Amino acid sequence: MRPISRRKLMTTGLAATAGLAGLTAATRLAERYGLIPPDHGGIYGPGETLTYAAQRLLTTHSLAREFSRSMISKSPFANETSPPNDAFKHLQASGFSDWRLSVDGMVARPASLSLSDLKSFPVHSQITEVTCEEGWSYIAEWIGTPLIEVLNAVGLLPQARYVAYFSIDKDWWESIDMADALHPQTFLTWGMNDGDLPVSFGGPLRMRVPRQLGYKSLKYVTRLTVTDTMKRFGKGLGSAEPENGYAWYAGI
Ligand SMILES: Nc1nc2c(c(=O)[nH]1)N[C@H]1C(S)=C(S)[C@@H](COP(=O)(O)O)O[C@H]1N2
Ligand SMILES: [Mo]
Repeated sequence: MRPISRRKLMTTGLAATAGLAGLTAATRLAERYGLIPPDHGGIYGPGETLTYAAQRLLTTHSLAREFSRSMISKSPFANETSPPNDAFKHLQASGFSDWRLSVDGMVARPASLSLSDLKSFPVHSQITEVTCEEGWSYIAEWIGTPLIEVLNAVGLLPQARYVAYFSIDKDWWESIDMADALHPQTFLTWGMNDGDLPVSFGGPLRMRVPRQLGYKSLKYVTRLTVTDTMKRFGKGLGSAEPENGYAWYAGI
């Protein structure tokens, strides 16, 4: 079947079953197509599944809005202004020359990349908005390495389904599916508004996932791992956020 007709069939089916027979039936349909998010359990589970499945069918290749240079926010709001911990401060003292991003899991060639290794990939930039679930947002230029470049370099294994990523501040971790991991606007970001990425904005290295809410744009990233399941991470809900009642999939 051609992708478009399959997609149409599936979205129509999802919407119809949600309306007629309730969310449980829609969940069953989503399951058949492998569109179940990690936080599918609990009271909000069927709703999360419906949102994620419908969005993925309709928007896998869509782009987050990009803005003109004149729209860059004059005073962007940094959610966290102090460096996270002693390990961080130690690395900061030597200008982040020892900062490493380790890449492991379901990849052919695990790697440990310095910032200059990352900067040796093709450099891309985007002017996009960070939107916090608390209601504020700002627009900035983000300069970095598309995650897909790094994933291609390490060689994804066919079972790869999610990329989980971790902050030096261990309480913060996230994951995205392959549609976002391979998306051209998903960046490992090391520059902002023509300079280095400031520490207050997640420097020296932050993930940018502009198609989702700000909390997916994890700051101070030191590790990413490719996996076929999120069950083994934390409480198995895909990231730290659903453990506090927020959605794993936070598409905007
Ligand atoms: N490590 C880490 N990453 C983080 C956060 C954080 O507190 N620590 N806050 C998240 C949230 S909730 C949002 S909205 C954005 C805020 O980005 P900003 O600091 O550039 O404004 O970063 C996200 N990434
Ligand atoms: Mo946020």
